[in-house]
Formats: sequence, C-alpha cells, structure tokens
Amino acid sequence: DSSDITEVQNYINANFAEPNSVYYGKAEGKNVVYISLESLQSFIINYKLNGEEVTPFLNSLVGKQDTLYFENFFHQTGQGKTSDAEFMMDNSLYGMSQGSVFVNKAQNTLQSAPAILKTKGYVSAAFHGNYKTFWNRNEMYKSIGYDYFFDAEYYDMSEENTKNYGMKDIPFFKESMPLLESLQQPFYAKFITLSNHHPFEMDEGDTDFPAGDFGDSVVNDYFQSAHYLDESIKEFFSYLKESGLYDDTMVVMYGDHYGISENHNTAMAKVMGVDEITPLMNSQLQRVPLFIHVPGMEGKVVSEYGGDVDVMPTVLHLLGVDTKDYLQIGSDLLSKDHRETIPFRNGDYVSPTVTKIGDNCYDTNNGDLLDAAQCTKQAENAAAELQTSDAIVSKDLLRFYTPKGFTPINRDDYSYVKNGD
Ligand code: GP9
Ligand code: MN
Repeated sequence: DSSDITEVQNYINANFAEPNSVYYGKAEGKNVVYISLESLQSFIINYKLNGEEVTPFLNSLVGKQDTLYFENFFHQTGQGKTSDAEFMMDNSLYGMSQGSVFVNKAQNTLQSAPAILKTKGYVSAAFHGNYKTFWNRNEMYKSIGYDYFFDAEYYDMSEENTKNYGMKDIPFFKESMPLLESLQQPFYAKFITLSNHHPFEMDEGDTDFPAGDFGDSVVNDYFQSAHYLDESIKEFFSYLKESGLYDDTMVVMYGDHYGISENHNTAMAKVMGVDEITPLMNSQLQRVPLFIHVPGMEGKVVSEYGGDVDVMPTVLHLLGVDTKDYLQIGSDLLSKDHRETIPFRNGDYVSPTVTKIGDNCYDTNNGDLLDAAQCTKQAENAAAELQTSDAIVSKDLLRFYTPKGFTPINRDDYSYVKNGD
C-alpha cells in the first residue's frame, strides 16, 4: 500500500547517486543496443590460450577510445539466469531470491528503460533466436513495454543455423540486421546471444579455434564457443558500420552470468594458474565483462566495483535522462557517489575491501579470513538494498507511484504475433 511505497521512495532518494557531469548526456539522442553475451565471464577477456587471444575483438575495445570497460563488474543473477540479467538491465531492480521474476511477476507495473525512453521518442525491440515463450519473455516484455519482439519465428531456424536453444550467433546477427534497420530511430534494442551456452560444444566447421586442454570437456569447449561469440560481435560491429548506424548508436555489452560452475573448479584452477579455487576466488570469478561503447566519447578502463542493477542509471545518464524521479535500486557506475558493495542474489556480497560469503568475512585483497564484525555494516546495506527491491517486485509497488512526465505501460497495448500468422 502507500506506506510501503513511501518507505521505498525514502530509501531510494536517500541513496541517490548524482550523475557525473563529465559523462552526463554524452550519448544524448543516440540509439541504444544492448548485447547479452551468453555466459561470458571476465577471466576470458585478454586470456591467452597457447599464446592466442580467445576474444580478440572484445579485447581490442578494452582501454580504447569510445569504450568504457568495467573490469570489476559482477553479475547478480539468480535462478532466472539470462532473464534475471535482462530484468536488471531494463529495470534496475533485482530478480527474485527464488524462481524467475519473468515467470512469476510478468504482470507487474514497471518503470523500465523502454518505458522511460518512450517518452523521449524511442521505440524498443528485443532480438532473440529462441521461441518467445522461453522464460515467459512474451509476457514480461509486454510489461517492460517492448514495441517489437523478434523471436525464432523471424529467423531461419535450419539445422545448420541452430545449436541447442536456438540461433547460432553469427547467422543471428546477420539475419537481425534488416530487422534492426527497419526500426524507426532512435531505438532501444537488445540482442540476446545463445551460442556460448553450457555445455559449449561446437558443431564441426563453426570454429577453427583450438579447445582448451584442462581435462574437462565443458571448460575446454568454452574457449571455442567464447571465441565464436567474439567473432559474431566483430561481425555485428562491421554491420553497424556498413548500415550507417554505427556513429549514432551506443552499444552496451554484458556477460549475463557465469558459464562455468563450481563443479568445474579443478579445471578452472588450471585455467587460472592457481592450486585451487577458494570460495573467495569463486566470488571473484563472478565477474562478467561490461562494455559501453559510444562513438565520440572518451573511453577508459573503469575499476569501480559494480553490478547489473547499476547499468540502467549509468546508461540513462549517458543519454542525458534524469533518473531522480524513478525508483531504481542501482547507482550510476560513473557517479562519485556510486556504491561499491555489490550484493549477490543470495545476500553474500563483494566489495573492493571485504567480501562476505555465507558466515565468512574475507579481506578481498589478500583472502585473509576476518572477524565477522568487519562485514556487518556492508552486509546490512546489501540486505537493505535487496529487501527494498524485493518489496517493489513482490508487492508490485510501482503501481502506486507514477513519476511526473511518465506514462505507465499498458501491457494490453502489446502483442508479439508475427504479421500474417
Ligand atoms: C534461452 C536463453 C538461455 O532463451 O536465454 O537461457 P539461460 O539458461 O542462459 O537462462
Ligand atoms: Mn544465459
């Protein structure tokens, strides 16, 4: 009810991070393209397998003009996996502690990026080479306010083009281009890649990159499929140039969640060149790459700790959109007030100084076990952040508050039935 929403508003207002004037509006009016990099973890960036870069294209963007690369960015997904990451990117709210928010809360009222940008004249579209009902996307996207959803029905799902869940990334981007070019500008579009998905095995002929040799086929194959994903991104960037969209488009790329679970720690220790993967190191392995590419913007490598919920305020501020009136749980990664305690969905957290894993408190830098009390303050902050987000999501609180100038999405206005069907 209204007292719940007031509490949430007070918490979020008290924690608001002012935008950084150096970056505010640097991408004003540009198209936005998000790319969900399936299962891509940060350790693969600049990793060399037998002297060869696994992801040469993504590596080439690190530290480059036009690109912000966030080297200490962590995924915060739970059981909703890819869809949890999508939810956080589009809403700056956490997924659920149990189950998938896409499945369980698809009818909620939201203050999503597509809805906010609609008031600035943007159209929105989601591209994904799997069928629209997977993760209940066809329902949740109505509440987020996606104008278009190009799912498997729009792609050539031939045997040669597909692998487990759907389209392989290279034909996926290729076939997406005419659809993307058909959109009215400016657009907010997201592309959800698929090829680099567990168990990572490639079809013959799809890559000439070598597999790893770490005594574990899942880990070994990861290098090949991550390389394939990298190639598909390189091709997409050249399509953007050919189409003339490149200069007018901001590209945000993020690893959606880990690809290699703790079950593969023995092989991962070899990959990382350590004796064993400790619990602390496992938490550090939850880093996923985040790139924000804006032609004409000064690039750099950003070392601040951050997480999924922080991306939306960062992107909106780059677009010159004031977020003060919206209820977002994350904080702008480029703000001086950015919060660096990064909760995981289970209540553990990482930060540049201390890391909490279960009942243990560690020094993030040297791995020493600390007195539990040294984690208490940040644990409380992490819990408060998760609880506030959970209150919004579980009680559908955004129903009770419409920011000035914002038109709530009416999900009945949306349907994703392909023309002619
Ligand atoms: C399926 C894709 C992969 O459509 O999003 O799902 P995941 O298992 O990574 O959540
Ligand atoms: Mn995924």
